[in-house]
Parts: sequence; C-alpha cells; structure tokens
Amino acid sequence: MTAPIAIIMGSQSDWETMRHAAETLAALGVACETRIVSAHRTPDRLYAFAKGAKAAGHKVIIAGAGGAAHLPGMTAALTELPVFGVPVESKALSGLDSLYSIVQMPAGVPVGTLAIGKPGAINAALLAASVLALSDPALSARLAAWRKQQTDAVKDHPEGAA
Ligand code: RP5
Repeated sequence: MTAPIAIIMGSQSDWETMRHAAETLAALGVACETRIVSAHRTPDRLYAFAKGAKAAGHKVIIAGAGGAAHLPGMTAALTELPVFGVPVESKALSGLDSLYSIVQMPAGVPVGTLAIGKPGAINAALLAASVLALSDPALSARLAAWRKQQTDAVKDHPEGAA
C-alpha cells in the first residue's frame, strides 16, 4: 500500500535534515515513503513523481531542498496535493537562499513553507500528520498525546538556577 505521506528531497545530502521529518512521522505511527527527487538533476523523475503522486495514493508531500530550492515549488505546480516545503540549510548562505526560493511562490501555486533546517522538517511532519488527522481519529489522539508529552516535558524552572 502507498504511504500517505511522501518525503522527497533534492539530494542525499538533504537526508540529514529530512530524516527528522521521517522520525517524527514514525513517532506518530504515520507511514511515509522517502525519495530523492532533484528538480535540476532528475527533472523527469520529478515530473513523473509529482504527476503520479495523487493517483499513487499519497495525501501530502513534504519536499526538502537547499540552495536554488525549486523542488517544492515545481512539485506544487504539478499536483493538487498539499505540499510542505522545508528549506535545507545551505553552506554558502545558511539556508536563506533555500527559504527565499521556496517561500515566494506566485499566487495560485501554494507551498506551505516551514523554518530552515531541522525545526522545519519536524514541523512539516507535524503539519502533514495534522492534515491526515482530520479524517483519522486515532491519529488525532496520537497527535494530541505527542503534544501533551512535549508540554509535560517543559520544566517550571531552569535547571541550575538558584
Ligand atoms: C539541492 O542542492 C539539494 O536539495 C541540496 O540541498 C543542494 C546540494 O546538493 P548536493 O550538491 O549536496 O547534492 O538541489
């Protein structure tokens, strides 16, 4: 069966960031498929994936890329599925290039753009899970439990303070 969430990334080098999305989904019991799909190096793969994603059974796509990060936007141009974009932190410009490449989509072709790097990857997974949870009460309960656990882990006072 096709996983409801597809995590795609422009390069193997993006995995260090995007694995946090996969790990977050795993913690929530949500299946995902991971693929390297480069807008520039494998454009035919991108086209085939994005055009077929809905028919394949995916519900949400998380797309991470860095630098001239055209993957999320091009994916959104080719499918009506929700696309969440994760700007990967680039070496040259610390991910600002990635962020600007992903966030400034023209009206009519939306990409839900997250924060640069690991926080963005985790939040993309949580958002994707929230979308699925709208029609999945069991997942909704797991998501609520995940949030409660996070809240409960925050101490009232900082350790080491007098
Ligand atoms: C982008 O170029 C990828 O998403 C990656 O973040 C960046 C660098 O790719 P590599 O040169 O490390 O393969 O397409």
